[in-house]
Amino acid sequence: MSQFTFKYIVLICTFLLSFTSYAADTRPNIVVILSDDSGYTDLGTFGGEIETPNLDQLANEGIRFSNFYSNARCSPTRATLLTGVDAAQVGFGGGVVGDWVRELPFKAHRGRLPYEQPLISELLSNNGYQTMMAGKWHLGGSYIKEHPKAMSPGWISSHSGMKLTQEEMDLDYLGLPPQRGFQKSFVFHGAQGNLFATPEDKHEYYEGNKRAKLKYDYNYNMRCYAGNAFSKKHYSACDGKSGKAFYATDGMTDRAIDMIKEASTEKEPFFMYVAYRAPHKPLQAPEELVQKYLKRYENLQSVADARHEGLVETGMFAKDVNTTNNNYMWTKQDKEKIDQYRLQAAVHAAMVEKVDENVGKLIQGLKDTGEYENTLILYFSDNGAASHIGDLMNIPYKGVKALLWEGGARTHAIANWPGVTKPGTITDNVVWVGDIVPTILEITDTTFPEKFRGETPRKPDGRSVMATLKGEKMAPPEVIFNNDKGQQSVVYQGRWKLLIEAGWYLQTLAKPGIAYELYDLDNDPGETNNLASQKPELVAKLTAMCDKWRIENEIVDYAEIIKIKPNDPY
Ligand SMILES: [Ca+2]
Repeated sequence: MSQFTFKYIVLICTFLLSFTSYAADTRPNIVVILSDDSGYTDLGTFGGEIETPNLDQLANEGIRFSNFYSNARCSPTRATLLTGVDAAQVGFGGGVVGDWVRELPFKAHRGRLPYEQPLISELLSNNGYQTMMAGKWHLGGSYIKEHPKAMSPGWISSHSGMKLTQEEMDLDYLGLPPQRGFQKSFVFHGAQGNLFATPEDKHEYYEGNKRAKLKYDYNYNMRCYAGNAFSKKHYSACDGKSGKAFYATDGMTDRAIDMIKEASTEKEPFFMYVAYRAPHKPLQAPEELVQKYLKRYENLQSVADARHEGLVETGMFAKDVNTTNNNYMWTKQDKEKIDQYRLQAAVHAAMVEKVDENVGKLIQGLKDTGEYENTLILYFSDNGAASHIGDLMNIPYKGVKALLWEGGARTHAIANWPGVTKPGTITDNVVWVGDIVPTILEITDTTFPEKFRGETPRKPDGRSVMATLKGEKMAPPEVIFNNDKGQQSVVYQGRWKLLIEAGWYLQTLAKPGIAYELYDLDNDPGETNNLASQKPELVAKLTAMCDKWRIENEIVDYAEIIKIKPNDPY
């Protein structure tokens, strides 16, 4: 090779190398949208009557999941969503005590994510992604070092009996989104609070580590339902007011769209987590929408029947399957109670319609910035509808949020990724919320680290479901475990499900002993035929597996937990 040729080749190689290093990062954006306590059949595209045209369209252009599992409660689902591991491994074994008052001395129920277990936001941030969050955190942390009143008498009194050391308080601070990989965040830290805020109201939103300046852009006629003394005291101040206000669902979306606009000007792709606070209690929505649904909810049984039939029509629930009759809330109560239930249902529906409207705005924001075509959008609810409304909204599934029958844990879910998800498809592959982290790692070419902050983190318990997104068939996970308050445990193996309940647990049996319910979910998704007495060997095998899991995960009996905080309202 002549010297000239060699120089020429070196020049070309240098040019190609420089071209590669300056080439745009073509990895997709990831947008995860969570609703809070929405029922399985709340969406039109899952057979419901609530107007959700934007989510319906997202589903029509993407894929719907009929067998998607959350962890049945807000914090446990969020903990697994962001880490990919069992919630008890990261301090959110079901039934943590209290709102944001945390730091309990139980590893599985501490109520704060361990600093040495990486979050997807941290892994992506370390691998060239822009990372952003708007919405509800509810994963521990409340101590804002930067806040002038971080140690105010109010803060201390709200942590009475906790006796936190300085180290625990520092870890509490390190549990907040800006310290956990979210480069930009507009966040409500707690579990619940008013969704409406007028300019005169105190609010609890943070932009990074600083108190946020809310925008009061819209006029509302505010309907704030209060069904008991607690919510009357805390959540009824806005009821009946009209005027400019911040409404969480609108305000979070507007901030999220701003962040998307900012991110779209940079060359790195982005990860955005939008966690709506609706339709979680308190039940608050614009009055016009509430009235619209109140008219539709004259006959609750016909709404329930239409949801069941609507889901059957989608093909996601077989026609002749037996279901549990969940209708006692409106058939065995007096007229006043039924009217109260109708009103709650109407506010819930109004809140869901507002979520849908805002998902539409988010999608438009992605389209306006040219990002939509290269974005994977995942939408799902963090758990089923709660006890005040779940009998209607989770139909045809049994049970409500927090309890581990299908209505509590199984949720509607949609994925849309132009060019990858096939429009209008439905998958019955079993997908667990813990599968999302491994899937994102695969999509973004991100390696799970052997060491993180000097420690060996727990590897994700979930698995990548990329094949499911592409419309391929996948076998169910080998096993899924869950637990609530140390009282109700569940183990799924294939499509077998064993539910183990302590009898004293007031929400379930209120009688001594331990009860076992074994269901074949392929043939009995309505959980009407308990096969436990017919298959004692399978019950024994699954019970042993579950016991082992409970011990390994250090699940504590709720009776032990409430000794520390006996007046806990949760
Ligand atoms: Ca929830």
